[in-house]
Amino acid sequence: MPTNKTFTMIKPDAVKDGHSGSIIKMIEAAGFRIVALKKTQLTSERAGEFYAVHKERPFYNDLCMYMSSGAIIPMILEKENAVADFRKLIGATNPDNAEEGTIRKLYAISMEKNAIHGSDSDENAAIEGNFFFSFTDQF
Ligand code: DGI
Repeated sequence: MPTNKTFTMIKPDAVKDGHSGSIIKMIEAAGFRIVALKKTQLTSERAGEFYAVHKERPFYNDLCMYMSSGAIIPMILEKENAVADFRKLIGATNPDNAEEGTIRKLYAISMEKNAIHGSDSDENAAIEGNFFFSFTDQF
């Protein structure tokens, strides 16, 4: 995946509460092009695989349960400087620390139920995008 792409997923709380449309509107308004998108649900095993980097953390089991608790909307997005600009658009992991106007400030319920994911590097964007989509899905 070239470096102008990032990966995101709208998390179960935001999908369940009906915020998907508003969040996608914010993403497009910020200049990101949707390269791939679907609605799906993770098993707790697949969620564990996605968040394997956090395996030793105390919140890991709750995170896997939460991330497999309902539908999610994974997407690959394209824009110049995509990874950094998208992290700015979503705001801090903990919504209490997120800047006004960010997606997490507007829609996150808590540190765990924080509405949306955004890759933290070009390398992880490629890995995470390929976790959900095959090459032929990526327009
Ligand atoms: O890249 P982020 O999603 O902003 O943050 P991350 O990769 O450090 O953590 C992945 C997810 O794990 C995060 O969106 C929410 C959850 N998480 C991270 N740190 C904590 C946490 N959940 C709880 N309950 N407590 C934490 O300290």
